[in-house]
Amino acid sequence: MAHGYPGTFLTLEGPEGAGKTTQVKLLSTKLDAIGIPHLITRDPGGTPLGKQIRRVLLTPGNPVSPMAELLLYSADRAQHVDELIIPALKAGKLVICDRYTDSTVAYQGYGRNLDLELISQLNGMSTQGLKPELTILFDLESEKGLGRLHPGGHDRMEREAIEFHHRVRKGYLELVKKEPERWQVIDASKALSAVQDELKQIICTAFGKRFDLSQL
Ligand code: T5A
Repeated sequence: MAHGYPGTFLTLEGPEGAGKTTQVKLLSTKLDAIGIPHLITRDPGGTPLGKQIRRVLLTPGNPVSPMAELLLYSADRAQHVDELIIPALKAGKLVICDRYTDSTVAYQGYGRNLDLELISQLNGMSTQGLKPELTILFDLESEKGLGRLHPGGHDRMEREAIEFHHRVRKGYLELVKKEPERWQVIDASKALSAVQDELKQIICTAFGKRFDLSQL
């Protein structure tokens, strides 16, 4: 394991409404049923401090400058990695995190046009250098994803202009191109059950030697 802990670290990424939360809930039920020690968590808001930061970041109408936004997502992640993710990896768990550093690159880097090198440095600092072993992109056209949500979007980020969401998706696709060995891409426009089957297959192939996933 590249990170040096006995556990396994998987992250899920994608634009708004791609279905990550729905899929990860289904997966967690299954992992519980077959007794795989795991932690399902999310960025932002995985810890008590993170929940407060999440509220600040996502409340519609809150004035948050792009740099303040970047630093708040990074602060949330620093706490999350330290308080929850590293201890779970030390305990040998399968850690599945709904959004991580690639969200910061896609949203604050490509979406807000903040400096990618600065983001890379902040990502390294906030995570103590902890990188996922595998990242799954739930890829979906922005219009389709937003169309699955409440009309007009619920939160501050969902309410951004469509051009912002296009840049975010483009950012994700660029990230896949830059580091194809770390990424798997799922076509998230497929039916829920087809997406779940593909997700399970990817996880079994990647981690089936470390955990008994034969019943997944
Ligand atoms: N952010 C986050 C940053 O800008 N920088 C960062 O560094 C980080 C970490 C987080 C926001 O913060 C931004 C990104 C986000 O804007 P969030 O609420 O945690 O906010 O955001 P999301 O992860 O995007 O949550 P969403 O709910 O918007 O998207 P999901 O989880 O991908 O989608 P889900 O599962 O909730 O599904 C949405 C709807 O689609 C339906 C579901 O039933 C649901 O109604 N659905 C499907 N419909 C048809 N076919 C399918 N296959 C479907 N799958 C789900």
